[in-house]
Amino acid sequence: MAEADQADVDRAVRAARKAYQRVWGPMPGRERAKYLFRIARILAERSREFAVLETLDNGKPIKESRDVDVPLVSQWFFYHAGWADKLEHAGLGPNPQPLGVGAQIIPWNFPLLMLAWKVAPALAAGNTVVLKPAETTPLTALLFADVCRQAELPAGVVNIVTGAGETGRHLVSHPDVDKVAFTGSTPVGREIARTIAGTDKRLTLELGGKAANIVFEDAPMDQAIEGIVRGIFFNQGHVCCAGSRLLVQESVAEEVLDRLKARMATLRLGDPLDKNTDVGAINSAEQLGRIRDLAATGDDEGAARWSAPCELPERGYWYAPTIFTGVTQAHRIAREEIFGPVLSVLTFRTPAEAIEKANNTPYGLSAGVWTEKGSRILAMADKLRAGVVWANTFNQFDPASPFGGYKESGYGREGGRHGLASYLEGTR
Ligand code: TXE
Repeated sequence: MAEADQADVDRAVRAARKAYQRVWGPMPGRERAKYLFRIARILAERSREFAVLETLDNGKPIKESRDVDVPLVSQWFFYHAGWADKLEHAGLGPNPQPLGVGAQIIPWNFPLLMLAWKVAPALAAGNTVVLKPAETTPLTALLFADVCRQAELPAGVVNIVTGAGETGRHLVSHPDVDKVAFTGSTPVGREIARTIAGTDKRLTLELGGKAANIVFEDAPMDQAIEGIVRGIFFNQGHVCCAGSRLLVQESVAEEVLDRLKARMATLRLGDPLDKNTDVGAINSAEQLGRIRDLAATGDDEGAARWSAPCELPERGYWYAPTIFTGVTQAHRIAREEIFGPVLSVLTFRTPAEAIEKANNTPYGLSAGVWTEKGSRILAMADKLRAGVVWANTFNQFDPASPFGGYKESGYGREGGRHGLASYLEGTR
């Protein structure tokens, strides 16, 4: 893959500026909508091709790229196409203006979906973009450029530059960029915020998480077990909003753990292109190393490890679905984002204790609550310091729902009217 340097980034930003001034910015919203609808339709038509390429590039099971990632990508474009001629309803006044050129940097866990989250609202609002995919997963972003060509999107509206952190730095610090949108690690998010401080660029950050998935004794148990599994083993746990801390009420802890282990034993790990695979490959050797190192602190600090009995393929990067019990809040595996298929289990007695433990993290992206009691769901949602709270479900996404963090999980929202507004003037 090409490593874009300063000159390449310059050319991309210049192309974006020109397209913004001459074509995309002045274009009536209903015209922009036509292009976005066209892109959405082409993505749906070419969904198989995208699903296979995403799985090859990322390592996620084809079942997920086919049934989750790619359909959501198309939905994201359809949803935002509908906004393009209705911006006066974004809650920002009668005639909201776009910001200009957006610099967008995305990670490797949902390569195409993160592209859609960033590109669709930016374009709907009348901005042009330069997007940098992650260095380990650039392929579907490049194929998306081909979709833009097929949709006859005017040249310069969407620009893709490949490369690693250095390319990202050039892009973020480019003087002709109006807005930066970043999804990735908290340290890089901080660095970007520092780079931007003192300029008039807008910034939204979507960073890490350490979500609590809270199971009460009256939870619908079959659903809850599935939700715990989906919460942490979906996409090999490479999910910023993963339910990586299970908080289970003491009275049902034994039952939940027994059932969880039994369910984990049925998960099929292996060839990501096999339609029956549930758990695919770890994205890179580097990420596998991070997962191993952090999980090893769980052993060292006295938590008990249990791994699903599955045979790991010899070639490639693999990690068996794993749970740690006997975890305390002081353990690193209870505090730090592992970003892999590793679940830390803690227990609680009362709802107040559940809240206290769930909120005891520097992050605040998401949380889950499992209970049959509606009033408890509302009370918990009110007190959980997390941008998204799921009730009796987990890891559900919808283009109409704003997604984003509290605390060190970042700021700004993506999705819904709120996400759209962050690409319009009047939101400072
Ligand atoms: O992230 P980076 P990494 C977390 C997760 C993971 C850890 C490290 O815990 O284990 O971060 O992952 C670009 N200026 N998340 O190292 O480095 C980079 O090229 C501008 C959570 O992969 O943040 C890539 O495109 N850009 C997260 C993107 O930033 C820079 C998703 C993300 O890479 C840059 C990913 C710089 N200085 C990791 N340095 C989530 N919230 O979903 C790197 N990049």
